Amino acid sequence: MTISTGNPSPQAMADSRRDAAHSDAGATASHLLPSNVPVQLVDPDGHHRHDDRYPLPDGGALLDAYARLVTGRRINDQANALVRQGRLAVYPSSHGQEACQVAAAVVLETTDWLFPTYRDTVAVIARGVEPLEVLTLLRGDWHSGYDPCEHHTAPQATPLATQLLHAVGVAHASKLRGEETVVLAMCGDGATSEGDFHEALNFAAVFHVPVVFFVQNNEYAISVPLKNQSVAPSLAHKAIGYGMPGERVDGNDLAALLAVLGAAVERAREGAGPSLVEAHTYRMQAHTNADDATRYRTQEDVEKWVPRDPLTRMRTYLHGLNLLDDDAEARFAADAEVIAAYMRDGLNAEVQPDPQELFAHVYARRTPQLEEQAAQLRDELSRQDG
Ligand SMILES: Cc1ncc(C[n+]2csc(CCOP(=O)(O)OP(=O)(O)O)c2C)c(N)n1
Ligand SMILES: [Mg+2]
Repeated sequence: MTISTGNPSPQAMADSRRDAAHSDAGATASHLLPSNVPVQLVDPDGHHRHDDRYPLPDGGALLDAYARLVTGRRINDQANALVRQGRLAVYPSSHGQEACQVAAAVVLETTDWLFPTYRDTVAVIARGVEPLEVLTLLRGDWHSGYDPCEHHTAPQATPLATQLLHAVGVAHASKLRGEETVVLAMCGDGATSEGDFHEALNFAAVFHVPVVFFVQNNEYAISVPLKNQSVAPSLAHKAIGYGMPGERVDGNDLAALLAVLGAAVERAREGAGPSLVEAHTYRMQAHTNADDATRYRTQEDVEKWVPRDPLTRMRTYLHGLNLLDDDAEARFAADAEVIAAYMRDGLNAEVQPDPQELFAHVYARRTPQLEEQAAQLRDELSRQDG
């Protein structure tokens, strides 16, 4: 299956979907199946692999995205340190998954929408949301520290797969309004077992909405390995069951991710409907700091993925083409350090949140119950002060 852009018109697609559903479905639907092996454009040794279906992104785009990878890795390291210092309550790291994070953000226009999960902090920051506003949630101060409408970026969802339904709703609304907005909805391998995943994909396919479902298959849902999650040939194979195309991509290959996700977004923008992209990657660290991964996997398992690291692979590739040199490396590292220092300073500063803010943004107009609770809290606090 190729998520290419030279597709038939939406009407022809709809007719073919109907035909496939009602007649010789097996024969007409095979184009919806993913590749036998995940798409790869740069191998773990940093060498280009040609793929007829997906052209390599140009050097400038790769260099820019590589700089974001360096920043993403630094953000993950710094957030882990802030957890150890007690400044963040928890941090689900995307260490090793930074190529997925960066690609998900940069393939979108600012007017598009991103629906991230708790693990997608780096994607949200790569999209341009202010880092401290993103991390406020994990400090526990606010429900969400950024304005989703300003950045066209939904709050990071913790209840698995719920954001996929919201994403489909936004995509459906944008289609009804005649806008060109594309929605990219992220989830993990474990989330594909949720009922919400099924409902979201089915609705998206039937109503032919401009959404890309992006599954980061990092092989674990906390302690549950993929083999206990699904016995489908791949998670991308699930797409054909809904009548949409699925594709598999090497989730540690930045170039392949940019090409495959870029094509899926373009396809949705052209009115060709939803698709599913599964990125094969690996969760290099524990689920969060609250998890002890040594109880369910070995260090050898993890070390197998070290040579596939997305940063070293892209660094080798760009050095080989003379697009990257030591000066540029030093500059990218320094830029990433500025963000890390900013995170440290901002999150080490003591804050005194006003408890009444809890009620401020729940509804545009407060319900009588909320008014009552706010008054009760005000009363309790004034008695403490007195
Ligand atoms: C509806 C729901 N059920 C259970 C949980 C508890 N939970 C939190 S993360 C997680 C694992 C999710 O794994 P996956 O979708 O693969 O994402 P990953 O953490 O690997 O990025 C579970 C079961 C939850 N947050 N929401
Ligand atoms: Mg997972």
